[in-house]
Amino acid sequence: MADSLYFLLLGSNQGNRLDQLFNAAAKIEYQIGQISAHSSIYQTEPWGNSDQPFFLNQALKVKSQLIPTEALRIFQSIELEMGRTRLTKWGARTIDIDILYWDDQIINLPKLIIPHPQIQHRKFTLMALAEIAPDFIHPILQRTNEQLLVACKDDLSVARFTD
Ligand code: PH2
Ligand code: MG
Ligand code: MG
Repeated sequence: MADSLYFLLLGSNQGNRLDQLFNAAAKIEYQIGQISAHSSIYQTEPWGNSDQPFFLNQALKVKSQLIPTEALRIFQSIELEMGRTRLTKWGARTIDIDILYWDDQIINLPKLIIPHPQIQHRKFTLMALAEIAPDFIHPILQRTNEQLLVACKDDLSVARFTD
């Protein structure tokens, strides 16, 4: 079977955020497939629930033969292994691994929606995505990531993170 392409977003706002992004990427490379591109790391203001620390976010492009339900199961096991607890919706977490796109496919399952339904509303996602895939076309909205970024009204802060 040919490789398919995943775009993922990593997020962390609890514990050693930078270490956790690196550890998650290493586990993804080992358990999911080759990481063929990664964005810069961004320090981002919390979206949705502002009463929590700033996040570090990073987008990855990963080649894999796994189907999304298999990949999701692995992402959830990595999140658990890395100490993630799901206490509140949009609350602080050691690591969050979200599937943004899976090729140009559209998936609507109760626990897995692809493309990720919030992409177009979140500058922290679009800045990282547009850095590694500016011309990739959102299969439902039929706009490139770059176009979605330009049109995005989210004004929470997103800044390249330099340690
Ligand atoms: N993730 C959320 C909710 N809010 N805000 C930022 N800046 N970055 C995130 O990764 C994030 C968020 C839910 O997963
Ligand atoms: Mg998320
Ligand atoms: Mg998630």
